[in-house]
Parts: sequence; structure tokens; C-alpha cells
Amino acid sequence: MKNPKAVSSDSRTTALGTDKIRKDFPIFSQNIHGKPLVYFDNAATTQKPRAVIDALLFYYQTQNANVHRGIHYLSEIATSLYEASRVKIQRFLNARESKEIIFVRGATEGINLVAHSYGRTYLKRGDEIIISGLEHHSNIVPWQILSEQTGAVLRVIPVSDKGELLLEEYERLLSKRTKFVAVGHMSNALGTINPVKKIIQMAHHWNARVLVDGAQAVPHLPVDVQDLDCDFYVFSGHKIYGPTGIGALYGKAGLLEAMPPYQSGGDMISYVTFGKTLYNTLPYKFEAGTPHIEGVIGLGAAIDYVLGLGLDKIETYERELLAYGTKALLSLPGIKIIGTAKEKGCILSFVMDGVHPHDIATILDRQGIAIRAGHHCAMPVMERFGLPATARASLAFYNTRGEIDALIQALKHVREVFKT
Ligand code: C6P
Repeated sequence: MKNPKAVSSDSRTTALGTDKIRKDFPIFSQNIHGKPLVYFDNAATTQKPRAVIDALLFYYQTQNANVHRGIHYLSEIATSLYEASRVKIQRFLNARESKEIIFVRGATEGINLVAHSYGRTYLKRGDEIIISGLEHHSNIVPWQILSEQTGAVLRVIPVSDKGELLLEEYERLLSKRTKFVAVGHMSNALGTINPVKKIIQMAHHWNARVLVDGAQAVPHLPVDVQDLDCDFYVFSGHKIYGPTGIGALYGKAGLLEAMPPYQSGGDMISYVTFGKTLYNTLPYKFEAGTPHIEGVIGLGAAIDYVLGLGLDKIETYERELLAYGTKALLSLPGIKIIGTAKEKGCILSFVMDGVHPHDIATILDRQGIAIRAGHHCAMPVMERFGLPATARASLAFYNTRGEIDALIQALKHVREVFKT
């Protein structure tokens, strides 16, 4: 492997100010197995900037209290910070109203909330739900369970050899039986960015509701839920440089208002007697129990941080980095990239002739390079490509061309190890 000092940016990768940005992330000041950390597992979770860590620390040291309950100074501070984060997310997604933002544990819980509350209320036997062949398990299993419980039928949009959704096939699947469409904005296994606006328009033509799983998209692309006209949009805070255990569900107010609560208990009520309970208004109707207050505050800090860098700049930088990484990977003999869609986010999923992806990941780890290997919780995608697993390098704005070069050197080393 090259000198670890090579793991830095060069003049072409500093448009975003990567050298400076990396200093915002304390985790990069350490070595892993004696090598500088090269973190290429951003699709699994991202690293946290000092601004987020400090917001969490400051909250616990000076602001900790429960929200929406206490009539005391700290509770008022905590409540105002909590609600300020909701407004940040509203603006971030360009939702019409802050009450359309529901705090959840992450994308998975957001999808489950909709499948449970909307799905069980409005879907019935014979109705059809369309998902795509690119989905993460979190956007498959809740719809499968819903189908089993309601008698609705699950249909799947097929995927091309490049990893793109076949929209002609989608068109054929749509009918007056279609009541719900759930698709990912960006595939975690391949990086494909789906034409969600078009997918939504086509579904709305048949009066079907649409949920977009934005877990992989929001860290990389500007998202405007009003422009997309999606009915629901979900994402996870930890994939956008925020804490784990917190995320958001956007839903159109009219739909959320017409849906029953998902969970029940404190905060989601306005009046309780043993005979009857009146539910709270939006968004609280869907936020039962003491919420993940510091998570919400940390997520707000993460959004501020990302917006401070500028999503347009991030997108441009990451696109260049992906192109650089793609070219570099393809220069290696015996490597095949899985997922070559025209519209693609910064994910490099690949296989190497004669080497299992887990072996690649293990050898890379010894070089301080973190990638993910496996099915990426998207087994049907692996099946589509006839593979048990891929190796996946998922990039972020703090990654550099120098780090890609280190990855390439390490992959050459893997090849050497498996030659002997
Ligand atoms: N994908 C990955 O390594 P949660 O766990 O709720 O924060 O996110 C679930 C999820 C939903 N949709 C997509 C498209 C995702 O990529 C993920 C999480 C991680 O690819 C962990 S499996």
C-alpha cells in the first residue's frame, strides 16, 4: 500500500474544501490498524461532525429536560430546540408545514408507520402495492406483511442489467387496482438514482399513494417534497451525519390527519378517559412517548452543517469523486462494477474474480479501509444479478481522490494475496 500520507486530497478534490472539512470530523484523527482511517461505508452510516457532537454534549450538559410537558425553564428550552429541528427539516425537504414532519427512529420506522397506519386502514383484498426490485429490505418486508394481513397483492418493478428500473414494465403494472407505490430514491446496493418524480406522476394518474424511501438520497441530493409531489418521504438521521435512532417521516397533512395513530401512549393524546381517548393534533398524534430529544437536536445540527456546505456543492463534488473512483476501479483487471445506471449516486458496488467480497473487506480493513461486503440488506438485488454478495465502497463529501487511490492500491494487494 502507498504511504498513508497519500490519503489526502489533491488540487482537484478541494473545490468543496475537503481538507478543511475533514478537520470537522474528529474520527479522522485516528489510525485504524496503524493506518489512517479511510471510511467508505457511508451508506451504512456516516461519521459525525464536531457540530453535531457538540450539540449533543451541550444539550446534556445544559439543556436536558423532557419536551411538551414541563412548565419550567429547561423544558421550555428543550421543547423549543426540539421544535426548531422540526422546522429545519421542514425547510430542508421543502414541506409545506412543519406538522407534516414526524420524528421517527429512522427510515425503517417511517415506512412501518405508513404501512401500518395508512396501509391497514385503506388497503383491502385485491388491492395492489407496487415496490421495485431495487428496494432495501426495509421497503419490502413492511409491504409484504401488509399484503399478508390485508390480502393486497405485492407487485415488483423489474430491474435492467444496468440496475435501472424498467419504467415500461412499471407502466404495465399500474392499474386501477394499484393503491400504493413504495420506491427508493437511491439504491443502497447499486447507487441507482430512480426517476421518482416520474414514478410518482405515473402512480398519481391511477390515484395511488406514493412513499419514497430517501434513506440514501438525502445525504447526497437536494430533495423537494412539494416538487416531487410524493405523499410520504422517509429518511434516517445517521446517514446524513446526524445521530443514530432518529429520522423523519414527511407526509401530506391531509393524509396524516386521516390516518390513525401508529403507537399510543403519552404525548399523542389530547384527552383520556377510561371510556374514550381523543388524539392530539399533528404531528404529535404520531409521536407517542418521550421522544429521542437529543437525537432530534443532533439531527437539526447535522442539517445545519450539511446546508452550510451546500447540497449543490456536495452533489457536484461527489459526482466527480464517483467518476474518478469508477474509472480507477475499472482500470483493475478482474473487477466488475455492479450497477452502472446513468443516474447514479456515489456508491461503488463491485466483485473481483475469484475473491469473495468478505475476503476483500477483511483485507482492506487491515489497511485501515472500511467498506461493506454482503447483500446490503437488499437480497433481491443480489439475486437479480446472480450474486451472493458484493463489496461496496460508499463515498461521502469528506472522501478524497487520495483515498480512492489507497483503495485501488489495497485492491491490488488483495489480488496479489489471492494469486499465491
Ligand atoms: N441501509 C446500508 O448499509 P435505517 O436502518 O432505518 O436507518 O435505514 C434502513 C434503510 C432503508 N432504505 C435504504 C435505501 C437503506 O439504505 C437503509 C439502510 C444501510 O445500506 C444499512 S442496511
